[in-house]
Amino acid sequence: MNALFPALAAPSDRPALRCGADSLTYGELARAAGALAARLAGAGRVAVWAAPTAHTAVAVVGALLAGVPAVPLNPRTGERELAHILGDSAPGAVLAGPGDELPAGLAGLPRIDVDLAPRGRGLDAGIEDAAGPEAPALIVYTSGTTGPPKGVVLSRRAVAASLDALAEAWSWTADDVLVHALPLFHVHGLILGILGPLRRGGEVRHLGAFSVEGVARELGAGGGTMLFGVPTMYHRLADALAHDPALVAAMAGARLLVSGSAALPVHDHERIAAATGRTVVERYGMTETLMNTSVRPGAGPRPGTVGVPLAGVELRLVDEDGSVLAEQDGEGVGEVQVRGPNLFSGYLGRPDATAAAFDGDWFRTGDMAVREADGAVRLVGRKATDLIKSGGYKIGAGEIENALLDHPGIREAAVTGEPDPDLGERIVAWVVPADAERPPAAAELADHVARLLAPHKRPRVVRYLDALPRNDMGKVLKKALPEAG
Ligand code: MCA
Ligand code: AMP
Repeated sequence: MNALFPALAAPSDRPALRCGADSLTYGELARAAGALAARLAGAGRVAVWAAPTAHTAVAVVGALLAGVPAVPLNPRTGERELAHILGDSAPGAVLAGPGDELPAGLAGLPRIDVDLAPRGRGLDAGIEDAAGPEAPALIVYTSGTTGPPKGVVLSRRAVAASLDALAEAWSWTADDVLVHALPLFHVHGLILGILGPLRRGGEVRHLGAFSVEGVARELGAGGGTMLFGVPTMYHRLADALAHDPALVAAMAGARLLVSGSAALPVHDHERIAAATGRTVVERYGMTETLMNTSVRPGAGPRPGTVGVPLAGVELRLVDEDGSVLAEQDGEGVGEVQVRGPNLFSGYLGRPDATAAAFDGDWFRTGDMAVREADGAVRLVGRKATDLIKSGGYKIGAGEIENALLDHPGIREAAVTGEPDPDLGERIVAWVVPADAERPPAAAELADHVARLLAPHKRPRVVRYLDALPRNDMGKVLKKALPEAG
């Protein structure tokens, strides 16, 4: 019996996943992932080139069956970010699709090509038992306010607990067909979006890349019952609903529309509800905690709140002096702290950072919230101003500042997030050029950051200054930047 994916223990002809031209039934997935698991048995840790393909899904399921922790890599990762992740997680091999072109930074690692239709031996029964619930399943990299991203170690227990709590909250079953287009190197797209349906024995259809047409085609009459997306995707869908009756019908025909990773603006909630009669359900999570809360479908629309804690999750608000807020009055603001079986096991190789993230056994999320009388959580901000959420990605200002300072044309740099109707926040770089007569062009700086880190970390706006505003200690006063510009 396979603990994480019961449907692989009794493989059937039911569809498991479809991505572009590739589709696999549970029988085919069991064979492909089982054959890969047999090759990986005993490997220490593997990197997965997480392109939005069926190969990525098979690679991760294969690693999980073998009990080998998987480190998903952004297929657009820049050279510095890739070098950091490889140095930090020390994988013994990289799993990729046969057609994937890997960057030079991966040349030193043995490459294992994922075969979607291997011949010969299938699922190797008993492999799963090699790994207990506390064994690491995945190591997912996440940005902090300063320094390079940290590896979040997620156990099999955390993955199973969070997916099962969502299943209960959303009545998510093997009959559901999930549609999404999320990247596969983060919790949202990979754990919820791929491992979620596979744990239920249902189907996932990945669009490869997000498009309004893809959603309209796959949802509703296309067979899809659920849609997962970040607010930027729902914003683009809301824009399109006004002139796309096929999209209206598709979204109206879905059982569940779920948004997460950042706040969905009330205006977008309202536009979608008005056009389709459907309410988008928001859930709140974090790489370190997996899912914490969700609005319950059918419980009435609650735009602006992220619902109540999921089964097994304990949640409290703690004010600045460290006292736990007793009242659920919709007014008292405190930091969200959580505990439960959904929590991560620690930051890889960073006991200091792990200890600092906890208050006893409560994890400090850094998110600030109030609680409504019925227990619903309303997020109101973040403790750290140097974390930017753009397109649903968490991005540390410090990482981008360091990359900008490495450009020979830049003397000083500060990075902030600015409200953006599409991305939630857009990354703004405030720079002092080394030569005021010949400042590097904005596009060149964007390319520089994309090449070193990742395209989604590139500044969307560059503002040139003669000097950064600083206090007497020399610290940059980010709040004063708009006036300085
Ligand atoms: C543009 N591109 C570039 C450059 N400029 N490439 C290199 N250098 C440049 N200077 C390319 C991009 O690679 C991409 O290529 C295309 O141009 C557009 O990229 P981009 O501008 O980034 O796209 P976008 O339009 O801003 O994307 C919007 C998006 C995306 C699709 C919504 O932001 C997205 O997928 N967000 C999901 C984030 C997410 O999953 N977060 C979960 C983490 P091409 O067109 O070929 O692709 S949070 C989480 O997991 C927690 C647990 C939670 O609660 O969920
Ligand atoms: P990440 O660290 O990339 O996993 O992002 C986690 C953060 O995303 C959380 O700490 C929240 O700030 C934010 N987040 C996730 N879901 C929501 C949501 N539904 N509404 C508002 N913010 C969210």
